[in-house]
Amino acid sequence: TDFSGKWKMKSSERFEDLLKALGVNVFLRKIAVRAASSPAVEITQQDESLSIKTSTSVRTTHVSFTVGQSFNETTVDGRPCTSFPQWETDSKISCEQTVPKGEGPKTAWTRELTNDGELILTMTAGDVVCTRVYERE
Ligand code: RET
Ligand code: NA
Repeated sequence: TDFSGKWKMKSSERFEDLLKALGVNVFLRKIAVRAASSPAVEITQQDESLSIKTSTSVRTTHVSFTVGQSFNETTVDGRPCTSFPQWETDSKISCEQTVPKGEGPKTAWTRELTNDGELILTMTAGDVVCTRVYERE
């Protein structure tokens, strides 16, 4: 599996619900939803190591990790967390996040490469699952 490439988003479901579950107020949610509607995602992968840059007009994140090794990142609402990515299948990475004081709903993400060459990102907060589908640029 190679996630490498530049990706554009095709569809997004429940992103605003996700932010709401994380306690982001309505004013900031609206700004975030608008910005997150056209992210630019660039991934480079070497074997088990991935680097993922997600850019929007108001927030850009850059994470680098090796599957099977914990790393530090931030939750989608910007709180520092420790993440543990693992192969769920040979084409899907599943990542649990832990925030220092354990506050707020449980968060996680998955990234899967489908047979059609699409990238499916899910982000979870408690029982809310946001699904975002990407295609190569
Ligand atoms: C926060 C809260 C503070 C104000 C703003 C936010 C913006 C978040 C954004 C997130 C985008 C995420 C993406 C994820 C994966 O594809 C941190 C929620 C403005 C824009 C694109
Ligand atoms: Na996204």
